[in-house]
Amino acid sequence: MVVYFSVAGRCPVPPEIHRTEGVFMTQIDTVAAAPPAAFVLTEAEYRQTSEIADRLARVEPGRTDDQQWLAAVRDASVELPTRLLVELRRFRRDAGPDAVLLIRNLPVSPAYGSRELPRTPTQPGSVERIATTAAAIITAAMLQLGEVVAFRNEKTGALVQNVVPVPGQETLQSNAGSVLLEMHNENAFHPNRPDYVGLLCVREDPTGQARLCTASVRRALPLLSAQARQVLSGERFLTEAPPSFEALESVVPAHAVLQGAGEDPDILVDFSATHPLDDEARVAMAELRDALVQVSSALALRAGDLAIVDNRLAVHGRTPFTPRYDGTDRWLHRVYASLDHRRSRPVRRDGGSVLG
Ligand SMILES: O=C(O)CCC(=O)C(=O)O
Ligand SMILES: [Fe+2]
Repeated sequence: MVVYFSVAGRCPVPPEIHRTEGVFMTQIDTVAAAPPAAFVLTEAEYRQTSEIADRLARVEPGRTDDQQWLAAVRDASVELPTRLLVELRRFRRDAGPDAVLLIRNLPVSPAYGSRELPRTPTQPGSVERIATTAAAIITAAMLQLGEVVAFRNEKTGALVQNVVPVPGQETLQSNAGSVLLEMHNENAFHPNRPDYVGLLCVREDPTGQARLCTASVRRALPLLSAQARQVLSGERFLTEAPPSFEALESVVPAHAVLQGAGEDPDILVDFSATHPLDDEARVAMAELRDALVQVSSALALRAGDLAIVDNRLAVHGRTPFTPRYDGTDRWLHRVYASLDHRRSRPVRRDGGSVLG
């Protein structure tokens, strides 16, 4: 059963795009957003999923980056509720017009009910190494889409990462910031960028301001002029690594922003890291951004919501918000999945899950 999500909101709209020191800065306005479809677990499905997570929390060594634990999660992932497995399988076949799957009412509190959810972390580069309920759930769901991967130079290569605001990093164009996070394909610069990005809300934003923005190229394409489509299909753009990458990675060669089938292309862009190489490319990129903003949805994620973005068809970002840094801030887990694990084997040491 797919129902429509009612907590959709408004996404930031730039009336203008300013190019300052190689970075697109935006002014903020708002537009109405279309609601994406949501899949909601029943109470019986919630209990079934909790039991799986509780079991996984007891699997030695209880560490999310351990291959033994990962193998246990992979096996257990086939025991997720059948309706959810069907939804994930369909999404993998075709991510639909919004290219986002929103799953709601997942268990996220730590296993063994007595423990309280800890305070939202505030340290830079925060990750989740312990096999908690939430870590097990997001990993299991993502393992039904592909193999989970991480990047050695990003968040110390942890498979389950925390998306939390970090003091002093407010203006960074990374998930540690709290200013508007520009829409982007995840790790757009990387040849092995993930096919799916999973974002599981562990603690919702107490201010209600932070919203995950998503926009699919399928919805935006009809709004583009023929000229923009043609220019965006040319290798006229360069993309840098995002600030979440600690070590400097080389810039990929010039690439097209629209790739693949003309009538149903993939998108490859990061509006804070992609640079148009000529004036026509700059104009086309601005037109694309406007179109994406017009079709974007803004989701105020609640605890237990897992948004899975198809990173080939949709870009995502986040509205600005005001962190408190008192342990109650918005807290998401992030896990990447890749469809063709074999393709990245040359850069995965010992056949593990970490690239680079
Ligand atoms: O905070 C969010 O909603 C999204 C952040 C983001 O883009 C990411 O973690 O990849
Ligand atoms: Fe992202």
